[in-house]
Amino acid sequence: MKFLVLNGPNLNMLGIREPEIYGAMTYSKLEEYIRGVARQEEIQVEILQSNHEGVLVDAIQGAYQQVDGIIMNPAAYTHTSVALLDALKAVQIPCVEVHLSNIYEREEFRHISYPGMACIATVYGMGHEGYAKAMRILKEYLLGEGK
Ligand code: CA2
Repeated sequence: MKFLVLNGPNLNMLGIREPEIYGAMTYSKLEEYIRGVARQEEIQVEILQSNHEGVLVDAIQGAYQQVDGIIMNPAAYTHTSVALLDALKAVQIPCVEVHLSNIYEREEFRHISYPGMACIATVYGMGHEGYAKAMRILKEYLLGEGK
């Protein structure tokens, strides 16, 4: 089973500012954590962080027929990007959306997720552990689909 993990803009700044919202873990530690969980779960994982919407769209398109599932934290593009929504719909790869913070307890503009409309589940408010939960949800879903 192979997953693509996508992280959106500014997540490379994790651990540097706003630890009270996003936690103290740096981005490189987050990647290490994701790789560790993937190893335990026997999932092959490719991880990409980008500050550019088009790069994320290209990565979703490039995943077509290459991966079994996508885990995505679209960061600020969550609340703006119909392009990411359309890309997920185009490739039809099961996706789980992750947010470190509880977006529903924050500003109203964070309550809408466009890419989330094409996801099988959204995990939020669990910090970095949300990525582990997302991977397990996606794995269970795919096993149920006979993958
Ligand atoms: O809670 C999440 O994971 C978010 O996707 C994070 C995004 C935010 O725009 C979403 O509403 C919720 C922001 C990521 C920016 O990360 C930073 C990390 C450190 C310092 C500043 C920003």
